[in-house]
Amino acid sequence: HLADLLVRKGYEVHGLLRRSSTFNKQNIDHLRGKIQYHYADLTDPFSLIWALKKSNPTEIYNLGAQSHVQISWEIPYYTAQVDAIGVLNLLEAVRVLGIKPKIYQASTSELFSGRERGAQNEKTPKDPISPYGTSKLFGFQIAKNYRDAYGMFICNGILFNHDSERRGDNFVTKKIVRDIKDLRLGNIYTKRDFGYSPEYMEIAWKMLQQDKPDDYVVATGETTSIKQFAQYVADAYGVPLNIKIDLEYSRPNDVPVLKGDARKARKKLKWKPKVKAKELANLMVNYEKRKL
Ligand code: G4F
Repeated sequence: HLADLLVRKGYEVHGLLRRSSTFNKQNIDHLRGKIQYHYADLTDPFSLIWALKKSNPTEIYNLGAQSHVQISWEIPYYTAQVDAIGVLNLLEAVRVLGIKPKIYQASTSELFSGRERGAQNEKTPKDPISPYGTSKLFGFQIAKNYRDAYGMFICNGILFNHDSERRGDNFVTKKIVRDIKDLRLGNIYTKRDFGYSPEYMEIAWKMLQQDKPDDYVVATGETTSIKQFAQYVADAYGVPLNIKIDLEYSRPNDVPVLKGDARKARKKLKWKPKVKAKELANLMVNYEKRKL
């Protein structure tokens, strides 16, 4: 979605490509010829230096991560190498080359414990409860350190869940939409603040168009349980909801409630979320139906 937006705006877009034995570019296949790729990896500082040297970017969006919270319990070391040290690698590569791009760091609502009273905003204490959240906290803080100490233009976007038709199959929204007739889920009572990825990428871009770098919460302000989201999906298909609980999909620890207070982004970036959970479920179901 970010690449779509940047291409639409006339940017020359460069992307990092991680080596894999099979291709996983299905979400950007339609942009073939419009993105220049560089093989690189956040855990390989030399590859970052080369990619930066070849592309000489004016803006960098670091969305690279091991982004699955449950899987971070199984590969915590790798998660930390990518989500924590990877950010440091990128910032140091920028410094080594002496370039001055504006940088967006994809931060997350998983920085919060989800046990706070009321909605979470930029001032809410950060107390992550998973290897993913803890690694992302390092990324958030090191970005802030470099901004404060070296005067680098870096924004942390504290984005709450954002999903879309292109969501990966093992995140809960897509899984529900795909498996509605034989649904096996873990904890269905956690609540998430679900927004729409294309809208959130527009905000990420806007952050870098400001005069001063800052950190922003991006959220809809509405919180929905996984069970309720599944109900929206069942309604959109017109089928009864039947969920089997399968402990394979529950986590050692799970953020219970996320509900974002995005007043700062709304005011400073002049933004208002359009798509919320129910509309998101409808969009995702319609897409799946069209595919069939
Ligand atoms: O879809 P999820 O895996 O997303 P989660 O863990 O909230 O993380 C997403 O949002 C974060 C922002 O808040 C991002 F930083 C992160 O990268 C990612 O994009 O799970 C949502 C909820 C969880 O409480 C989980 O325990 O759904 C619950 N759940 C219940 N059954 C399940 C399942 N999650 C998954 N993935 N699969 C299940 O079967």
